[in-house]
Amino acid sequence: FSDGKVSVVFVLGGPGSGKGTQCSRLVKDHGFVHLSAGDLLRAEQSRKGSRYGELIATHIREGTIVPQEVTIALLEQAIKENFEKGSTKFLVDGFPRKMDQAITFEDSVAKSSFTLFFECPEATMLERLMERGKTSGRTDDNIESIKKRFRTFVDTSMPVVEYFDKQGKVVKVSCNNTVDQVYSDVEKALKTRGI
Ligand code: UP5
Ligand code: MG
Repeated sequence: FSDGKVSVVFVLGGPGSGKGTQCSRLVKDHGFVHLSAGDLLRAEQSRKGSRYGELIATHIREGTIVPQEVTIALLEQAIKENFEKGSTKFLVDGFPRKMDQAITFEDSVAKSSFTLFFECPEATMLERLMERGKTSGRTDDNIESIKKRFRTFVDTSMPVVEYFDKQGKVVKVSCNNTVDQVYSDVEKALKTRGI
């Protein structure tokens, strides 16, 4: 996809910052295809016959990053399938969250147009994730895993945001507001990028 046939927007932000929630709304109003790296990994984990089930399960529970080969292959496949059906605009949610992924994806799959980044205090994210954990069934929505996810986000994923920020390719939105208000801020921010 190196010749600009697809446009890719990365959506980053801490665990529970609202990436998935906001992406769903953008799909409805702006015709994006939403690809959540976490959702793709969870689907692969529960796919019968997957070679990576256990590896993915461990990384998700421990809040660490699954090796890039696995995640990039899943994303590339999903982009390809949707492209063949005529889609060209993609929100890639929760990826790249490590420098090696950012570089490999942009070199071998597609360059990102920009990154939509949700700024969010940890206290807010913690409250949301603990609440969601009552019903989500996610193996990482518990206090031990959440703490590890926060740590990985700060140590491993923030450098990716800084890397794109230095290139002038990060659009920041505060997540600490109602879903509707955040969405209105997202739309305003995207307008500055011609969307
Ligand atoms: N909520 C949302 N917005 C709200 C608002 N404005 N006000 C009040 N409540 C709000 O939202 C979280 C919860 O908050 C929901 O209950 C929602 O209703 C409420 P959501 O939209 O789900 O937030 P999101 O940022 O998507 O949170 P998520 O938990 O999905 O973020 P993570 O980044 O932690 O999870 P992800 O699925 O991306 O990754 C999980 C794991 O997969 C990682 O920890 C890692 O182990 C692995 N992974 C990789 O290894 N590599 C990758 O590339 C990607 C993932
Ligand atoms: Mg999500």
